[in-house]
Amino acid sequence: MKDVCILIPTLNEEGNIGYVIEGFLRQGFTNVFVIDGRSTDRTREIAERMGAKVVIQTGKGKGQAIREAFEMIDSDVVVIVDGDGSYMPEEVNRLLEPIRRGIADHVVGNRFANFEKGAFTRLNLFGNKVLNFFFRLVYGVELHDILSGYRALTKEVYKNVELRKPGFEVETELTVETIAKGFRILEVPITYRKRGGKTKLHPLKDGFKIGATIYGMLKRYSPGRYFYFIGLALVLSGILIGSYVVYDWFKNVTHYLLAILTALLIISGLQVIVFGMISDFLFRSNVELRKEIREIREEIERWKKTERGHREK
Ligand SMILES: Nc1nc2c(ncn2[C@@H]2O[C@H](COP(=O)(O)OP(=O)(O)O)[C@@H](O)[C@H]2O)c(=O)[nH]1
Ligand SMILES: [Mg+2]
Repeated sequence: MKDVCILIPTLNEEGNIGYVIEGFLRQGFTNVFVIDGRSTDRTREIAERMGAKVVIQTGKGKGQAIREAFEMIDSDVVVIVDGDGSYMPEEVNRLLEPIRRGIADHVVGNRFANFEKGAFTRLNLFGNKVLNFFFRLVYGVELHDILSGYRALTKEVYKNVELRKPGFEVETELTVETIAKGFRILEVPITYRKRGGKTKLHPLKDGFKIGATIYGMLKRYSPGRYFYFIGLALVLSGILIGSYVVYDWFKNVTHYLLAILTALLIISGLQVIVFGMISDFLFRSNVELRKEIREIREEIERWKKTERGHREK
């Protein structure tokens, strides 16, 4: 089996952390890394006593904690899991299986497959559905639980993703960075249970932040799309207002200001769309260029090696 590190971000999880670590130990996963956000309860003490490596994060937020932990870990595979007992350690092999078989670089546990009553609050369930729908709409990638806290990543992935946001946007960033960098992501069904203790997530505030992150990061995945949707929204609102102007014009009522607004919306919308085409073109040629450079670099490396071989003979 590959060398696996279990990464648990914690903030005041004394009631659950023991259960979570014990579950992984029982299955033979002894490399447990707890990154703590300065818990004021006994979380760190319990984790240390159970043999986990405990590090206090230097900054704030789950995102910052994970980014910091990624720098310190060096295992082949990292499994991220909440310290709140809502995910089952017994199911970890479902996440590892596709990586072992070499068919995925990043595996996400899909909580919608099987969730206990009360595991999601009503608002939480609704918010998750909306954000996942929004993600599929703008990215065109079929994923159903991008915000899951149970996932496995290969070293290639966790050493290459760029995480910039401090808080609960981290799952979105992990997902988008993975697909933007061309790694393979896969969802597997898991069980989601009611968490012990209170959540640190503020459903509305964090929900909006996550929504903004999903759209904002579209630039990294496909800059063209990022502009097309904005342009399309402008053109559509122009057409909507325009139809009203024309409809009233037939009844001999003229809306001058609305007519001007219509023209502005449609023209600026079209401009944004053209801008999207240009950035798509630039993005694509950039990707091509980088690929070519990488290939040339590899070629040079190979050449250097054979050259050295000749000299040694
Ligand atoms: N290190 C660290 N962990 C955090 C922080 N905020 C939340 N966590 C932990 O991250 C995990 C997910 O947070 P949780 O409150 O369960 O969010 P939810 O699963 O979306 O309800 C839990 O294990 C928390 O204890 C933080 O600021 N720093
Ligand atoms: Mg949780």
